[in-house]
Amino acid sequence: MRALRSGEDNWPAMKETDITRAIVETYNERFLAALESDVVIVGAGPAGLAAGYYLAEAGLRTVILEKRLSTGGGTWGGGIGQNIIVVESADVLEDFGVSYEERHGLLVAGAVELAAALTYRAEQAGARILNLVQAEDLVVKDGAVRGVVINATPILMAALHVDPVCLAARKVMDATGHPAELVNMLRGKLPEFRPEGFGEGFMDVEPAEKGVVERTGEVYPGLYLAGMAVCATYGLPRMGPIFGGMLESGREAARLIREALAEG
Ligand code: 48F
Repeated sequence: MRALRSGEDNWPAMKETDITRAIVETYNERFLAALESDVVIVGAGPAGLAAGYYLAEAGLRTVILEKRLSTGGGTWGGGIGQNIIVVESADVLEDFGVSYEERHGLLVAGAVELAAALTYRAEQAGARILNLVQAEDLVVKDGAVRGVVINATPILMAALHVDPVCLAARKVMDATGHPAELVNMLRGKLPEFRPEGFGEGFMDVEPAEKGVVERTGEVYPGLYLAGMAVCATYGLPRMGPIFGGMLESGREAARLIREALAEG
């Protein structure tokens, strides 16, 4: 491919509409490829991005939806806006090539570096991230979640009366963080779906970090939980600005989905 350099006299004749065509064609090719995938992850926070990376690495067709413009969820601001995150183990940080140092028996890393690395590695592994896309409902058939109903965030923000479209997936993941949005969609429509202990508890870091990984998994046929959505669903405590549990939970959710899909 020829690089274009300013000052050369061999610039091609560029048409403004070629730029439009390049964007619209590429996006829609990618969007069509995302229509039927192995896994749709809703939420590109640390848990969703980590899960997306490990799933895509394993060769699964993985789509990550993010309603905001930027990925990374609650990573960027570290704690109280000081952009440092804390984790317990180097394991997952090393998978993402994030540098860290030890402090007070814990590991610290740059929040911006982590958010960027998670995003970059997930996409490089083959996960397709669609930002500005919001899950507003689920497709549930024969007692299992089969896909998500999506709309463009600006349409929802403007409260316009515009119908959504659907993405189908063999497995769907609620990685929406504190609001556990997909779980709430199910609760709203299925009176029989009542996970025990609903609602996030007070801050208590040790049981929260342990519990979020232990309770990661399938909450309803076809619907998996990762990250803070786990705590919000099962009444576990919150943990504050420590991110080891989020990353481990994402990795665990990916492991469980890989296992389930391998079983057929
Ligand atoms: O909130 P978020 O970072 O969740 P997480 O991955 O990590 C939690 C930590 O950031 C922190 C914590 C632990 O240390 O307490 O809060 O569990 O990322 C969730 C992402 O999901 C997006 C949301 O914008 C955010 O980026 N999201 C939420 N609802 C939807 C959504 C939706 N309906 N559709 C698409 N994206």
